[in-house]
Amino acid sequence: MENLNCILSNFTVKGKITSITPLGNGLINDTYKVETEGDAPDYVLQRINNAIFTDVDMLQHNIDCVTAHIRKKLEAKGENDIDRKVLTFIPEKNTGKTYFLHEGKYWRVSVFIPEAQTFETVNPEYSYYAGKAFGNFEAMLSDIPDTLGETIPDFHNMELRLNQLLEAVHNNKAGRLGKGNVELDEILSDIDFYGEDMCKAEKLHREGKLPKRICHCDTKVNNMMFDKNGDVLCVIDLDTVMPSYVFSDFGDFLRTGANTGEEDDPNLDNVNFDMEIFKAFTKGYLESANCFLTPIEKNNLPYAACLFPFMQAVRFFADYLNGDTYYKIKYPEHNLVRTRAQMKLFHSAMSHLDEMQQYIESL
Ligand code: GN1
Ligand code: MG
Repeated sequence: MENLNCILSNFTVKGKITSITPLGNGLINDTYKVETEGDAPDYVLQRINNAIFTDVDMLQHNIDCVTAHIRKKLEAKGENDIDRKVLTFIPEKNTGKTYFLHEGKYWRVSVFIPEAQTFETVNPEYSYYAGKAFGNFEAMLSDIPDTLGETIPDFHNMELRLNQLLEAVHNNKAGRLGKGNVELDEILSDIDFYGEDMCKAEKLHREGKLPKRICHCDTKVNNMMFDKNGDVLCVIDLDTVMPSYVFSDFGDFLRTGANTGEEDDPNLDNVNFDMEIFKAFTKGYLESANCFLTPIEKNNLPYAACLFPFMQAVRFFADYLNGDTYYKIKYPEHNLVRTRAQMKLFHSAMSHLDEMQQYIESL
């Protein structure tokens, strides 16, 4: 607390700080809510995990460009309540940059959006609004004049993720493979079986048929803020906003939103791909994204819905084999439990491929 107060004193925050408490359940950064006295705004203080985001200067530059561009768009549209519809980052006193480097750790502060809520699950109505909002987010950023960097190069590149898994298998750092645990081998052969098909996006991109656009790249349900009455306010967690395929935002939302269970559900019977959520989200997404999507992008949205649970399973499993160095875990087998749940979700989504295709054609 002492230390966090000292970090905060380097930012031009208003008001007297009354409390600093942990916020949210991200797997990467450390996040705190900072409460202040009286009329001053509350804030969100975050330590950016620079083991994962190695170029924090580029990352915050991306975020500064994105938030400024969205703010301009909202102003042009004559929106009201803009401070609740786009994040505001606070400059650091000496450099004027929106981050502060202290003893090798990177910190940033943004204004806490009052009277907003996030959800871990959504119903069809909310996922329709979320679809509209993420499509709109991409549409707003489709003419951003700045060049944004890839804050994690090849973040959603399936070929790279498969190679990382192969490397993890080869190194077997945590010694988890080869102990007669057949389940791990079964997971690997399951992944191997679908691997090539799941790399379709990279192939299309190499053939010049699939563009990269500015995407959010972490469209988990809980990265969207809703008003008390259910209206979407804004999209948060902008660290991964970067050039990617539109599949990223579409697929990753459904990976969390259309999962009837938890991301790390130990009971696989709970985990299924919910077509009602798919339909509602897709309807909303296409309403705002149809104006810029190419037929190839549109036709491959069902593939995207399968790709993301698959990619997440590959990433969790690689981290499990590496000895849990990337994702925060709550118990030793957590990454394996997550892998199982994501593979179950992947298979469930695959079983709905035709239905998804038909639905999109029907719109
Ligand atoms: C990470 O920190 P969080 O929970 O917003 C991860 C995402 C994963 C997600 C899995 C930079 O996001 O890519 O989909 O966990 N972010 C990064 O829950 O790797
Ligand atoms: Mg998050």
